Amino acid sequence: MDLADLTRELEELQAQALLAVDEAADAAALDAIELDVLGKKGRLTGVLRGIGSLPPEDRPRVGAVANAVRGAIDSALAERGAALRSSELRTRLVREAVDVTTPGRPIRRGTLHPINETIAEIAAIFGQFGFVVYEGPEIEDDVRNFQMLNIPPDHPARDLWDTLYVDVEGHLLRTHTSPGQIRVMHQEQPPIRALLPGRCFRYEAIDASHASEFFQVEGLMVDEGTTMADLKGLLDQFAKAMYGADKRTRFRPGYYPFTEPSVAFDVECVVCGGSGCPACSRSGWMTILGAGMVHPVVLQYGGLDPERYQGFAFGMGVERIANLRHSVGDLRLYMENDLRFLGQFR
Ligand code: 2NM
Repeated sequence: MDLADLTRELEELQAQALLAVDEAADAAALDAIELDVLGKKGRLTGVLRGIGSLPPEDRPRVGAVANAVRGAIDSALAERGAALRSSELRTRLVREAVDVTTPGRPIRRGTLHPINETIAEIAAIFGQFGFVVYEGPEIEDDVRNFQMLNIPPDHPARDLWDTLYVDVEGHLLRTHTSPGQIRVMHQEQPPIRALLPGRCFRYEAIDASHASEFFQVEGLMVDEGTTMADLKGLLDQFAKAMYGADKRTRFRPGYYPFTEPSVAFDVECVVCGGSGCPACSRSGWMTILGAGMVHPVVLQYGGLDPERYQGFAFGMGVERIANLRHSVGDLRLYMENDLRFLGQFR
C-alpha cells in the first residue's frame, strides 16, 4: 500500500458515499450512511489504518486528503438532509392543507321545549305582578306534600291523588308543587308572591290524556288583607294576557282540601270563542286552573299567623295550557323528545 493506493481508496470511498447520500430517501438513511462511513468504526477510519505503512513524509498528505473527503461527505449529508426536510415539509403542507373557504356545516339551532316555553310565558305574565319563581324538590315527604296541606294520613281526601311512594320511609314523588309553597312560607315573610313551576308525579295508566309525569305551575300570594277579589283580578289579567283582552272569565265553585273557598277558573273557549265546540264540550267555557283562599290551617303549618295574614293560591297543568297553545292532542309527545316534534316550537 503506497500513497497513490491510499489516495485512490479515499477518493473511491468519497464517490460511493456521495452517491449513497444522493440516493438516501430519508433522514434515517442519512444517519446510517454517516455511521457507516464517518463513524468511529466506519469505513474512513478503516482506510486510514493503512497510513502506518507509509513513509512518515507521506502521512500528512494522506491526512489532508482524508480531511477533504470527510468535509465533502459531511457537507453532502447536511445538504441532502436539508433538502429532505424541506420536501417533507412541502408534502405535509399539501396533505394537511385546510381550505378555509369551504362552507361550514350548518349548526342546528336548538328550541325551547314547548313545556318550558309555556312555563316561561306564564312566569313572564305573573312576573309583571311581582311574582318570583321558586323551585322545590321532586322527592318530598308526606308531611309537606299532604299533612301540612290539610290532608291528614288515612283521610279520604288522599284518594284525589294516586301517589307514587319512594322506598324511603315517609317519602314520595310530589303529586303537586304545593309542598314547595310550604317551603316558601317557612323561608319568607309576607308579602309573599311566589310562582312554583315543576315536574309532578301520579300513579296513572298512560294514554293520550294521562301521564305519570306532568308539569304544574302554582302561585301563592300572602299578605295582610288579601281577598278573593285580589285573586279574581289577578287571574283575569292573566287570562287576558294569555288568551286576549276580550276574553270573558268566570269562577265556579270547586273543592281542594288546602283552600277554602275553592274555585275552578274558566276562560271563554279559546277555540270557538264561546259558541260551543268539541274542545269545550259544547259549553263555551274552558277550565284553565284551580284556585282558592289558602286554608287558615295551611297558613299556620307554614308558620304564618292566619289572624294577621290571608292568602290565595292557584294551580294549573302546563301540558293542558301547552296543548291549547299549540293544538297538541297527545301528552306523550312531550316526553318522547322526538326532534321532529320539538323542532316545531321556538
Ligand atoms: C291548586 C288549586 C288550589 C295551592 C294551594 C297551595 C298552598 F300551599 F298554598 F296551600 N299551593 N297551591 C293550590 C290551590 C293549588 O292547584 C290546582
